[in-house]
Amino acid sequence: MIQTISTTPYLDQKMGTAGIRKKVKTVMQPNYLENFVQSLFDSIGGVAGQTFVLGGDGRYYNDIALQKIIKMAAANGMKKLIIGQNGYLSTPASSCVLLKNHADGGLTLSASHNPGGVNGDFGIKYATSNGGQCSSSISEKIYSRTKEITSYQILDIEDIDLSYIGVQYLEDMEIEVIDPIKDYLEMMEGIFDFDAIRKLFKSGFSFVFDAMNAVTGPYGIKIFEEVLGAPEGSVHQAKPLPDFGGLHPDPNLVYAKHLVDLMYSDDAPDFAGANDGDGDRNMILGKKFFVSPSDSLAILTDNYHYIPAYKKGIAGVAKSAATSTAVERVAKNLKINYFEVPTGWKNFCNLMDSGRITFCGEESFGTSSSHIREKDGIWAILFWLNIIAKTGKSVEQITRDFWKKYGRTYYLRFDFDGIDTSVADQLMADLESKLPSFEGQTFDGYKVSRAHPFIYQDPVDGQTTKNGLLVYFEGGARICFRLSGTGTNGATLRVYIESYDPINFDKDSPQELEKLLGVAMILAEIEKRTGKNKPDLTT
Ligand code: VG1
Ligand code: CO
Repeated sequence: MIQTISTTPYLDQKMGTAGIRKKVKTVMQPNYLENFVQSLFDSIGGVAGQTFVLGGDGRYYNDIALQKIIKMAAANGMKKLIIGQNGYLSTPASSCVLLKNHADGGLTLSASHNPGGVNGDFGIKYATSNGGQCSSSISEKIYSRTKEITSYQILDIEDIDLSYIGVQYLEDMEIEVIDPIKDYLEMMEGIFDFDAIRKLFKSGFSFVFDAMNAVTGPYGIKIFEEVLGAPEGSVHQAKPLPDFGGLHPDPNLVYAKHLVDLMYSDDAPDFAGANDGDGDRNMILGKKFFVSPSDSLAILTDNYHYIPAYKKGIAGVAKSAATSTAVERVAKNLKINYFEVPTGWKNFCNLMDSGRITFCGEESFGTSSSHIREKDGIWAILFWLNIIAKTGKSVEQITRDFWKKYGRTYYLRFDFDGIDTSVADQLMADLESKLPSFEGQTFDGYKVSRAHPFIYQDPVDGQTTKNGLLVYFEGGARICFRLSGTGTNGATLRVYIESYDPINFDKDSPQELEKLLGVAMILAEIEKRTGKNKPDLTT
């Protein structure tokens, strides 16, 4: 039944910040997916005798891709595939299952927060045996292989039924269809004080979890409603849909505006959390109150001692360079390790594997700990609930207490979308070459103290990565420029801006950062080069 099919390479199968991400219609081209998967298998020395975890966020084309991958895995001699029932596994659950089973690898079919449906995006995240997404050196090898592939192997058989939990065999390959929630739930129960959160819900604490019609709906119902006792109906948009119901499944102030509106209305519950398409991002809201993700990382770190699994102490914390410096002040105060890494979760993994850090986070609504090697949306919400249950304070009180202790970092990310790739590359190259000349100059009242590219050397494998350009100002303000590595429409220029105020916590972030945005536009000549006089998206 094993067929060897001849193929010709596609030259664009390069992974970005988090796996390969393409328009669904690109992936639907003949042999496109097969080429990528075979190249992946080939470049890691084949998968004969190996065990992989397979699942996805349920988006359009996942069903077809799952079947192709199963048949290719069996044809390539894989020993075992562990698959989430009906093909569902959130990204954090996939990492959890991979680690629990000591699997050799994992494939998560997701384009994460990118829109779904036939006109949306599709993607594959590839994790290695440490439970985290592969390093850039591995993705480079895969990319090289995609450019020279001539054939792939696949079984010519009927589709496999993934709707029943249990074991079946395909040739010599074992397929174990698992409950996608069970292992993950057990892991969460081992980290947090579920009894305390149960009591919180019993006391009438009102709560909404918005799964944005994506993969975490069933996780939310099981964990928040069934196990923790939140009232039925607390989980909104709980059914995973192939097009996410037309939503852009990215939990932020713009794409989850419906939730923000609810939280700023007079009927607002005490707490709301939301996740993205594949469940690794989170947004936290209190009554008429939004917690910036950079602050959230810092607040969780400062309150680690309320969580049973971290009570004994945490080794350290890391953030991406683009994330605000709020958590740096916490790390200093707690006297724990502190690292700043390039954007993308894979860059935290060596730090976790080597025991240097316990927590990590990114401004893009991602936070997690060393329990797995991915960011974890539900984990972050449980963390907040656990703090609230232990302190009796509201989301706003917890955040205000934090500002009182450390000062407030005002922070926003401004995106300029759909720029011609060559224009964007040139903008970054020219900006980089001008950085040294900015030092000592004052722009609209902001004096540049230093300006340089962000260059990271991984302390474990010694690899050096350049990612983004940083401009620091006297008084603690900072601008970071970088190009997105997850988009599928030209280039996106991301401008990350922060300012620090030790005393005044009640300014409006867009107003506070308006002047600095103007400075950023001047430094990078954004209008002249892109024709845009304002950002397309502010989050
Ligand atoms: C974006 C975010 C980054 C995140 C990545 C994957 O990358 O900025 O922080 O790790 O998405 O998240 P970029 O290169 O577009 O800025 V997910 O939830 O899409 O896996
Ligand atoms: Co995601």
